[in-house]
Amino acid sequence: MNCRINIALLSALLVFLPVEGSAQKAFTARQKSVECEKIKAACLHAWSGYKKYANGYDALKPISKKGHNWYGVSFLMTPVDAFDTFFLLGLKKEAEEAREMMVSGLNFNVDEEVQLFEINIRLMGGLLSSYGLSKDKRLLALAEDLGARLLPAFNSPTGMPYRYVNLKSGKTRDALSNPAEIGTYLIEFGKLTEYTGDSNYYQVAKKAALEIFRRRSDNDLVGTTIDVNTGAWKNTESQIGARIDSYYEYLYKAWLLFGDKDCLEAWEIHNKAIKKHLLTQVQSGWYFTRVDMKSGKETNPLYGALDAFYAGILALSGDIGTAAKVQQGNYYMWTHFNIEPEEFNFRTDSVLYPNYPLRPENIESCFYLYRKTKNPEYQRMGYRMINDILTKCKTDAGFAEVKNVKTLELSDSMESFFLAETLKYAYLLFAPEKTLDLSKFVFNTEAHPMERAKRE
Ligand code: DMJ
Repeated sequence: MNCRINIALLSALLVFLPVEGSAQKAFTARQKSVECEKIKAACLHAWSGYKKYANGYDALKPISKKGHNWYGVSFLMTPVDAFDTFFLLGLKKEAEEAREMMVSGLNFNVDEEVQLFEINIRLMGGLLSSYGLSKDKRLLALAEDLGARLLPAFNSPTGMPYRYVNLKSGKTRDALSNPAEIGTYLIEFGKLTEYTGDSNYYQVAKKAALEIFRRRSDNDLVGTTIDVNTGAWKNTESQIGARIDSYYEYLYKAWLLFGDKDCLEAWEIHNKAIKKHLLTQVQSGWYFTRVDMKSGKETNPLYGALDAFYAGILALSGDIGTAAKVQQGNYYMWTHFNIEPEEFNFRTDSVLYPNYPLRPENIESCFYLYRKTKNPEYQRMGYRMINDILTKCKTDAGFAEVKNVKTLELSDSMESFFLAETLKYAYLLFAPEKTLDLSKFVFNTEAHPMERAKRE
C-alpha cells in the first residue's frame, strides 16, 4: 500500500518537477493546480487525523495518535488556527466543522494561566480572522471576551506586558520577557479596537511595542531579553529570530493595516540598522547574524528556520533586492541539510539544533517574493520545500515534526501552525492571486488574514 503511494507520488514528481536547467520556466496552470490539489489533500489528511485521534484537544500527536493540550483545559488550538486555511482553500465542510467546534467548545472563563503571546497570535488572531471571513458574530463575541481577559497582562510599571496571565483572575507572572512577546499585539488588538470601538486595545498594544523601540541602542537595535518591571535589558544580543522576529513584523504591518506612521518610522529605523549591522555574506549566501545591540560586534553566527521570515517582510515592504539575496541563503539552508534545521552556524556550516517542527517561514518568504516579483524561481523553491514536507514528514495520522534533519527521524508533534501557516502559504504560492489579495489583507504572524481598513 505504502509502496504504491510512493510510486504514484514519485511519478507525479517526475512529471511536474520543472526541468533542471530551465529553472526560471514558469509553472503551467495545470502544474499549479496539481500543487494546489496536493496541498488540499495534505490539509484533509492532517484534519482527519486530528478529528479521529485528537478531537477536542489542542493538537494531534501524529505518531502515538493521541491528543495533546497545552494547559489543563483545551483551547482548541488546531481548529481555531485551521478555520481560515480551510476557508481559503475552499474546504467548506472542514471550515464548518472547525467553526462549530469553536462556537460550541471555546470557554475562556477558566482558572488557567496562559502565555499571552501564543494565545494572542493563535487564538485571538484565529477568532478575529474567522469572524472577518465568516461574519459569524459568535466568533467576535469570543474574541472580545478573550481580549478583556488578556488586558491585565499590560498592567506593568512600563506598560510592557507580563508573559503569563490567568484568564479568570487576571493574575500575572514573569516579568522577564522579550520584544516578540511584548510587541506582537498591534494587529489583533488593533482589529479588536476596529470591531468593538474600544480604543484602549490598540493603545496598550502600541505603547508596549514603542516602549521596546524607545529602549533601542545607539545602533538602533534591540536585545533579546528585557525586564518589563524595570525596562532594563537582560540579554543584549540582537538578532531577527526567536524572541524578536514578530516585533519587527508587526511594526511594518501596523502601517499596512492601520496606516500607523509611528510604527512605520520605527520599522524603517530598525530595518536600516538590521541591514547595516546584521546582514552578512559568507560563501554559501547572505544571512542575518547576531550581534551585541550596543557594540554591533558579532556574538554568534547563527541562522535558522525562524529567521527565514525576514526575506518575506523585506519583499512585502518593497526591498526586493535584499529579500532576493537573503532568500537564496534560506534556500541553501533548506536544501543543504535535507530540510532546514532550527538553527545552524553559517560560518562553519554546522547544525546546532537539528529539528524541523513543520515551520512556515521559508515558504512564507517564497510566497511574498513570488507575489511581488512573479519570478517562478520562488515557486520552484517552494515546490521543493512543500514536497519535502509532504513526503518526509507524513505519518498515518497526519504530519510530524522532524527530530533530526540529518537522519529524518520524526517526533510526535504537529503544531497548529502547520495547518494555520505552512499549508496556507504553500497553497497560496500556487493558487490564483484572487484567493487572497495582498492589497486587501494583511496576515498576522500566525498567517491569519486581516482585512485592511479602507482609508481616504
Ligand atoms: C508561529 O507560531 C508564528 O509564526 C510565530 O511568529 C513564530 N513561530 C511560529 C511558526 O514557526
